[in-house]
Amino acid sequence: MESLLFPVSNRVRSFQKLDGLWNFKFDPKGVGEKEGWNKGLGGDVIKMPVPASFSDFFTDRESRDYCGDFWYETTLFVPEYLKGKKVCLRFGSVTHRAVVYLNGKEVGGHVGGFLPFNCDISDAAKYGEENILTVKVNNELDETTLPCGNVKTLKDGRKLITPYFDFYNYSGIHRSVYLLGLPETEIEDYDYTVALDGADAKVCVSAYVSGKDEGLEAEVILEDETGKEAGKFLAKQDGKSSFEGTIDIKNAHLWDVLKPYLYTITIKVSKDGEVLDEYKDRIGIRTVRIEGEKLLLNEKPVYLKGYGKHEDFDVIGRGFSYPVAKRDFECMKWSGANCFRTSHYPYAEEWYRFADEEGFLIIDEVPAVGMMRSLMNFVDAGRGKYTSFFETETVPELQKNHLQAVHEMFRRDKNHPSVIAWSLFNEPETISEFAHNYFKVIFDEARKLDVQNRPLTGALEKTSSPEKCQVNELCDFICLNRYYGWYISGGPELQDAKELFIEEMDAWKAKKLNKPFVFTEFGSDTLGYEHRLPSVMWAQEYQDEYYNMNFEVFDKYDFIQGELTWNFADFQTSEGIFRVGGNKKGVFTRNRQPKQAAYILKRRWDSK
Ligand code: BDP
Repeated sequence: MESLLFPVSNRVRSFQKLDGLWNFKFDPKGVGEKEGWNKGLGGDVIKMPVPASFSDFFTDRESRDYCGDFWYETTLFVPEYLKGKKVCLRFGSVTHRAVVYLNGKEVGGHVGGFLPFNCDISDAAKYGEENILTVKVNNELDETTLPCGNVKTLKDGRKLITPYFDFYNYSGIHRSVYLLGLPETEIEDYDYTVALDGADAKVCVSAYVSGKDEGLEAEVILEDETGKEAGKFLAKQDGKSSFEGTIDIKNAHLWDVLKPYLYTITIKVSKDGEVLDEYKDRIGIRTVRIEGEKLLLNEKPVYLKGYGKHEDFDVIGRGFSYPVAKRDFECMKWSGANCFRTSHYPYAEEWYRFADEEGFLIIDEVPAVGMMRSLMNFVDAGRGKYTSFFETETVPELQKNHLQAVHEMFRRDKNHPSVIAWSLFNEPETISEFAHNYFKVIFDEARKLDVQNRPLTGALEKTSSPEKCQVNELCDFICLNRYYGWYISGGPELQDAKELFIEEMDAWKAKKLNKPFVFTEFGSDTLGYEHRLPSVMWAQEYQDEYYNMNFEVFDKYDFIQGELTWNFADFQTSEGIFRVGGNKKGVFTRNRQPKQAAYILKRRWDSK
């Protein structure tokens, strides 16, 4: 099993970050391998920061919008002391596909731009010497990839990405790259479940170990925030590669919404008294489940308040940045939020670790977006356009990639207390039985993967109406993306929008699904500098009216248990007649300053 555990360093494990200024080259003709770039890029290279998207550094359009193969290169010194260890390169994400070479030799790769992967270089590495690392990346999309899109060839032969989704196709090495030194007998993964019993908790931990060693012993220790031991267990290997045990904690400190409490878990695997591997992490004791129309966190109903987000910022594109994440958490907390959805892909792991520390709730989303053949899905979705998406012969390939992404996302993120639910799609065409059959397979598989049994869902667009949607029965709670007052009956028709919205919600109510509903998108494009009295669409006053109308509707229905606006901040999209420098539905501007509506949300959420 490939280990997706976050890197740690201790007496048996080491890591070194390889971030910095790498070399970079576009390869529009795909000649890289033929010309030996896998051994080193040579010739004219561009200096390129890692991690970051490459696009917004350039001052020419061709480079910014480049679509095709491109290469990164760096040198890395592999120390002598790593000899005998399992030596790996770990990429947090490379968007969208990567082939990795060390000293010219292919050592691994990955398809899918939002999840980590490792390349074992134990044999390929030259120890005590500099090694040349090159990575061939490709950012093309088609109807088998997540997300879905297409590539168009322009008259001059250049390729252009045509995404079926509304965010810029940022690409590159977006997250940190590590050189890992791992023990041969390696803790590859672990998971845990929590059962509450009054003030006490039972934490049941399983650790999965690689290697051929026999007669191993595992020790699992939990420490509270003061460093005091809260409990532990010892387990012996009995022919299996996993160890299980339970720790009883009296008067457990619960991890709760905006009141996080984290225990440190240490897993040690040893043989004859010698520690072969050790892994430390921070976990939370909390439960999450659905009962009727409520989402229960630690057995208490929780109302979700917050945002759909993007990993998106000026200049760095989708590259992870702690300073940006910090500002985002501060803005979210200030506005009274407690939750965000990682629309429309799994974010950098640091986001989840940060959310664990802040007590934020996350709906974790797989990059299943664009499952409708449309270059303006934001307009076409909701207007009833039907593109027979799930009736195409490439669907089995897409489904295979979808399942892979679900497996990887669950494996990577399952131990975060902040992750309270999994979103398995955003706005696919759901009105055919083809869609139902497709998603049934995805949901059935996902249900087997999470020992914590977190609720499964997916975000449904307007055409997924109570009458037509064939997929909502698979969801444990229903997530709706709705734009009444924007794409439907906007501006002077806001009152009609309200009535249409109520009509739809009444129809959902009549279905008596007995499930919670969460709005995972609602919002209006708003220019951060535009004021109009009386209001017009795009002005700040209209965003206020839009939100107020939506809240009036939400408050009529008890089964609505959450509101995540679209979007936290303005973000970059492909250019087009509907987008002025990107999507402007942010409650904050792209440089994270509040629009007027932020104060409306704050007032509402602070008192909710
Ligand atoms: C929805 C999509 C989202 C878009 C949004 C919008 O889920 O990605 O950005 O609409 O139009 O269709 O703003």
